[in-house]
Amino acid sequence: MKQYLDLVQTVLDTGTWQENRTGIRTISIPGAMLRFDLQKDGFPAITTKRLAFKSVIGELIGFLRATRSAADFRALGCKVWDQNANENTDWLNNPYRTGPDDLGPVYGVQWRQWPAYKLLDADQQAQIADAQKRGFRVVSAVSDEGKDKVLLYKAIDQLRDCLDTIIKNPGSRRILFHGWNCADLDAIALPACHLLYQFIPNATTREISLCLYIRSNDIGLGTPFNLAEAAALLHVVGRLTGYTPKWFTYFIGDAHIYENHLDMLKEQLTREPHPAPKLVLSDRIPDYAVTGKYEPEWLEKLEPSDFSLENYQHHAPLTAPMAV
Ligand code: THF
Repeated sequence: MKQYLDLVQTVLDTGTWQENRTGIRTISIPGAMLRFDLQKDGFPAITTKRLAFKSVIGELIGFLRATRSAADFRALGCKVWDQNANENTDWLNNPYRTGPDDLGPVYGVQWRQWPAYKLLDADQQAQIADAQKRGFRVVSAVSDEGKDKVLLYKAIDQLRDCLDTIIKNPGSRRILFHGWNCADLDAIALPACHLLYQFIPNATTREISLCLYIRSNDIGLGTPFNLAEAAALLHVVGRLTGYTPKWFTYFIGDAHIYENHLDMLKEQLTREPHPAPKLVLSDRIPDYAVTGKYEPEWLEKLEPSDFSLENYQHHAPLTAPMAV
């Protein structure tokens, strides 16, 4: 994956040193993009060190199951949430934290159960009926600034809605899900870094592409993880909707390298990337293109063993501490 090394080099050449919440300085650039043709370039797994693929897939499955506990991530083979759950002092003192391993409504909760509320005028029957038709239920009658209102609630499954739209209306340019829930930022271990996923199907070629926006990306540890995870998600979405993955475009806002990752990354710059591996999804996962049967409930049924990398060649493992 040459593009990763180019990004590392660009940050080293043009970045500036910044202070941040973790106390470990970063060298950073404002804005970067990586783009992969998944058919020509293969699966975007880092090859200049070993990718913790099992951990990546465990995290993805945890997100698909709306997990909010580091213990659940561990049970899926992913330990990378432990520190955010149990070592970040701001979070440890947060009244919303329910106990050890709790992360609050992180990614998966927003992807699959975005908490949505509507406060409607009690006399607006048509609006209330429309909301109920869309799955909102009345939670209570309230009085707000002297007016009678009705409070309605729904947990929105944004990802499921994306799949439904890919099936029903693939020309839509609104097939996206968002992790940045402003109303929950105070009640969460870590506000979403990878936050906007947009699927772009092409009904003619039956190919599907993904644009991902990441507000802040730790190039040493986060980027290899987030690249592989989003590409794996695109493969799953393609399988369940009958599209072949094509372009994967990865936009970064603050692209940074932590000071204590410099040795790891400089070592990687001396290594020649290997050819990319191939992601293999198990035959258990139904291929809509073959069955013609839409089975989105597979988003919840996936297991770590449904994902494997074929021909994954990589250089010697390297790692570095995560800034908390
Ligand atoms: N915090 C910071 N500072 N960087 C991040 O990239 C990051 N995330 C998630 C939330 N907080 C973050 C957590 N994701 C590793 C990988 C992904 C992480 C956090 C840590 C990590 O340490 N990887 C090691 C070992 C992995 C393993 O063996 O399981 C590695 O060498 O890859 C970005 O989403």
